[in-house]
Amino acid sequence: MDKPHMISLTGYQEYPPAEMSRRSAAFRSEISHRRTVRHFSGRPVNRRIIEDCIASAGSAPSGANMQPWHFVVVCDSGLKREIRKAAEAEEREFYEHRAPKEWLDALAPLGTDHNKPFLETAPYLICIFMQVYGYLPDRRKVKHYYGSESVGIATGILITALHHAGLATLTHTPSPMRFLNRLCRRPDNERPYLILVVGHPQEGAMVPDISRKPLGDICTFL
Ligand code: IYR
Repeated sequence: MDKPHMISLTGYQEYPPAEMSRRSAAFRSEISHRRTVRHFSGRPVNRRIIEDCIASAGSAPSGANMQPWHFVVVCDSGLKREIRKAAEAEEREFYEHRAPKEWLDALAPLGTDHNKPFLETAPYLICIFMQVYGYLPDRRKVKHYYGSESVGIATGILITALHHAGLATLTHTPSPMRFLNRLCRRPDNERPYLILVVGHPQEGAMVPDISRKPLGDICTFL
């Protein structure tokens, strides 16, 4: 086995304790204002911002550093319309037949239904794919580890980066969504993970009146 090639840790930034406290509190406040939005404006957003945020997502840790993700940024309105059509067909099945009553009851406070106009109005749909396995340069298959954990972390960073840049997001998961492979022209080793709808909120956008669990309910120090 070759010895791993190590380099020194550069770029790590240490802060004095008071500065750490200030930064963590400021970030807590900033991220606490993130809300999932379902009403998007068609206002354009500079592509560079999306590129920066996806590059940030691509810095996520991943199993054996396989980076098992691919982000398809859909801006074309014809393609957005096709994605909407396919997603709404699945969602109609879900709401009218597939979803058990318990699930529909859990969704009731969100006010969702099979209509997904945001898939056409928002300037970007970022279709996130998880590579179940990869390919070496010689086309041999290479195993990927902890794919959903890795892509979940990258998606979290992407949502955070977009919020930080002043953009709203919606995580959308029509089920099943294999149609995305065809529409986004992605190979069979990639599985659609979710669609991230990205843009500015529509003026006067409303969001459900829901709350976050208090820290004491989500965290235990031992
Ligand atoms: N995919 C459907 C249903 C849905 C499911 C969950 I879990 C949500 O948190 C929200 C919606 C839809 O998008 O309407």
